Amino acid sequence: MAKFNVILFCGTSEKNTKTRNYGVARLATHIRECGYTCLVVNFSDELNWSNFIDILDLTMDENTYMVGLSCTFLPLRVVPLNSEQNSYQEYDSLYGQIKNFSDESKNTTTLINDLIYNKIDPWLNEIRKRNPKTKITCGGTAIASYLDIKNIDNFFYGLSENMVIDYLNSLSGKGPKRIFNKVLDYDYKSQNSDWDFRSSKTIYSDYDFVTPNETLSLETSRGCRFSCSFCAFPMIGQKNLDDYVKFEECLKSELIENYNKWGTTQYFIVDDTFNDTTEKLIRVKRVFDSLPFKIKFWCYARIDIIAAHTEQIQLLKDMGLEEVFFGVETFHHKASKTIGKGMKPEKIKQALAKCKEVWGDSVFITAGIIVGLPYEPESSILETVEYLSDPDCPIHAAWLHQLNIHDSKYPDPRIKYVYKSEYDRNYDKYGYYFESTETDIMNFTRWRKKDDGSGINSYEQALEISNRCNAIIPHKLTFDFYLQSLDHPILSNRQLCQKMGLEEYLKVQQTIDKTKLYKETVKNQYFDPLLKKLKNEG
Ligand code: B12
Ligand code: SF4
Repeated sequence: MAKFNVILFCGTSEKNTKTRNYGVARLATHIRECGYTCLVVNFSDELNWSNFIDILDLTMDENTYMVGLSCTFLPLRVVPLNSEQNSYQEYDSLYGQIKNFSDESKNTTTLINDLIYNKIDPWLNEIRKRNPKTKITCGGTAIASYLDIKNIDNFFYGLSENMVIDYLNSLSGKGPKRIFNKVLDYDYKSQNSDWDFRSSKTIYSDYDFVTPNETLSLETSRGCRFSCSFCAFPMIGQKNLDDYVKFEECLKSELIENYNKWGTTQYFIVDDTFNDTTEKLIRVKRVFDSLPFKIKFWCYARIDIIAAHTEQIQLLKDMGLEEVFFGVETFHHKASKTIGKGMKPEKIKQALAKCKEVWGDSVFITAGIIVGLPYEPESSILETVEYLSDPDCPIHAAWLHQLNIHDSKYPDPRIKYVYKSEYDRNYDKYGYYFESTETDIMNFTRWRKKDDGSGINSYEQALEISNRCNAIIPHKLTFDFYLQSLDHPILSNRQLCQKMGLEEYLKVQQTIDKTKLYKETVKNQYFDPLLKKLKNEG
């Protein structure tokens, strides 16, 4: 009988692509290692009512201690404090826009959609009906914007491996009975127990139905050596490589297991900064080289580190790098110095050119640029746009986004559960301030800047410039790991896409309804086999 102690629901991590939520897979692996059975229901943005009911009927029993929902990749909702009505808006973290939820998806009933629109009660009541003792929880990086949902027993803030086991041990009687706060946050870095990230691996179960064209995620380390002032990631500022890099034998065994079980050779390396040291790359390369197959991967990396350690260019290619996201942030020297990066822009551009020389077009480079940093005027941003628009620019795609600062002093208790950067905590030190602390929660992102000669003195200005520039920067991507996950004869064939020119690839893409393709892919490759398996076992 397929009954589970824990059931975790999550949506895709990238809209309309079959990309699994890594954090949930990580948590589920840990839960299983600690002696509980755990089912992950992926792609719950496509989970309809009837499949949901079937899954609950087939998997819940009196020993189902917890049903969890993950909100990491869900929209950031903007809900007025103490609001009784469902009047809220969406904060688009890419474009910084405040949008009303008014698109047609409002009427599509799927678990995740109804969670976003706070219409989740009927779903949660079905869980309570089957086992009134089962706790309903929500975790993931966006919980601050889901805390208004009343029918949820507990929320988890931050990395939850340890807190979730304390919670399950208390519920199941395997450990001491404890009283938990509504939001568990006491070990949000997951460091207070014997569990050690370095010896962990993330494993998918027979209920996951991973296909070989999917790109799974991988942490080779947890944290980053640097502490950029605008960065809100929880594990930055690591001092010693040995403290945060996964043990080589664990990494190897994770990769081998995924390959043997699913044929996986492609990964999103989700480390905060994969190339923070060459020593780390060498360690990971040693593992990759010892495998009986070749890894291809995507990662976040810093181009200024590459500029200072040019040996990384060949090293990364030899390791299997195919797509990279560089947080360039700015080509303005003074601005760059204020955020803790500070390399001269010419050196950065030289390093990018060197990457292109060694990588050609076999590695896709995406870059992120921030608008609104101290001292950088619009003219400098426009120079950057000109550079990015040059057909010979080594960067294939770039996104400009307004600087995001969250007013850590905003009088709303939910702000406590947003990861905070040095800028968020001490914005006044950097010349930023907030005017209003009342009525509209979105004011907590709307910074103002003291006149620093840049002429960009408000969030709104930075947003307007970013949007205007994003509309004109060309994108030259002809293959990507996300679309490759879909069940399509061309998109799923990476080699074929790689051989296509940009025009041909774009033409193919235009003929495809990606929403429909995603729906069909997850129905055929995931929900149908999952339900069949559960029914056979039930
Ligand atoms: C890797 C990554 C991605 C990858 C995802 C790969 C994958 N397959 O999962 C990609 C590149 C696809 C991606 C995309 C986006 N991302 Co992103 N991403 C990250 C990043 C860097 C790491 C996430 C990760 O895997 N961490 C490691 C795992 C172990 O941690 P975790 O995910 O937090 O999971 C733990 C806890 O949250 C908790 N947990 C999670 N779920 C649940 C559920 C329950 C019930 C419980 C109890 C606990 C729990 O336990 C987990 C294990 O410890 C984070 C930043 C960060 N450092 O957290 C941003 C981050 C999650 N991304 C973010 C954003 C904004 C996006 C985009 C919207 C970007 C964009 N503008 O396009 C898109 C989403 C697109 C979409 N939904 O359509 C934001 C989310 C903002 C927010 N507050 O929620 C973050 C926090 C970065 C930031 N500060 O801006 N992202
Ligand atoms: S911005 Fe990148 S390099 Fe800087 S602290 Fe954050 S993860 Fe590390």
